[in-house]
Amino acid sequence: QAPTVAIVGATGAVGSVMIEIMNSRETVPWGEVRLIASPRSAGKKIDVRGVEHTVVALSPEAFDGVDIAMFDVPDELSAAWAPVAVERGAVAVDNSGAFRMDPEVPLVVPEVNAHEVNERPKGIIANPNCTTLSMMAALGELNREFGLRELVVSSYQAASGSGQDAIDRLRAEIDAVAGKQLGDRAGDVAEALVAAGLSEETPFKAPLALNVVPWCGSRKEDGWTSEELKVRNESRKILGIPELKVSATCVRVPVVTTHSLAVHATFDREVGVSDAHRVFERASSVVLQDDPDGPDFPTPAGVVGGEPTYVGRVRQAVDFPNTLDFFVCGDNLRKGAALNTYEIAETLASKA
Ligand code: 11C
Repeated sequence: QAPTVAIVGATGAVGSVMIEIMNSRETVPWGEVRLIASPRSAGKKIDVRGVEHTVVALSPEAFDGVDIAMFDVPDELSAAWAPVAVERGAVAVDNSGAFRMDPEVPLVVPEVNAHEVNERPKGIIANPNCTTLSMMAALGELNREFGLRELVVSSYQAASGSGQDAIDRLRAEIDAVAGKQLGDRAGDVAEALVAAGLSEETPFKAPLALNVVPWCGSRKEDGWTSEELKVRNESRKILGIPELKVSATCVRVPVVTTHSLAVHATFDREVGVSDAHRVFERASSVVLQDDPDGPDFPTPAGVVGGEPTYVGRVRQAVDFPNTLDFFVCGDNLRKGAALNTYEIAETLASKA
């Protein structure tokens, strides 16, 4: 019998993209699709593959008969409700940070470690953070071929990684500075935001319009942010290299959707640009845009809405023969969140 799948958080930003993904698939392996959300959204009607579905309220009974429950809700809701879904007989695929580093919960990117979906003593599978995910398909391929040893990463993260409020704030800031001659005097952007009536409370810690902000996530020990530590810890776990050396600097940029990363990756042996191109070209979920003469390279505005990981600016580091530098872009709401979660669920369905 075809499995029943549930989307928990079906009316949220990531849940809505998940429904879009389901609608765009030629075929789906599901029998029933159940949409679950907060009691406030219950009763809402949403079309899935041409059939009207009514959103049901989150409750233990909502999971009865569900085989796979995909969670796109905040950490605390996942922590409370994923175990309930499991108790009711479902496998929970969770996009929050609640279980990612639990040794009994696999952290899966299907291109890299699909086999781990069956090693789930808690009945839960975690989906990585969107920043880590944006480079994983590319790094997984390179690691398989050349053996990854060290990773130094700078991120250029879009506002939508931080949720709908952050998108709204960036749009309001852009409106506040549009058409003004700003940006050549310290403080003038901040003043323009205040003059436009925007609150000094911002999800970005500093003005984001006409700016870049070296801060994503929350404060952690020794000056690191939560995002930077997630990139380190999650990369090690997904790639299965517990001793991988990783250092990340995470930066927010005035882009609505699609994270970018400048990656400096060191391997066990010398790797040239043509070696890397060959690996990327045969990777089905990686699109290589790397023609310096074009010039052709990925940018968030050029690839947003796409499913693959886009890679360009591949260079062999001049002073480090075992090291490649390259630039990656990935839609943080698609492969970075909804798509990877959905692909984990598809992988489960294909192995059932
Ligand atoms: C951001 N990557 O861009 C983050 C948000 O651990 O799932 C994702 C938080 C998480 O702000």
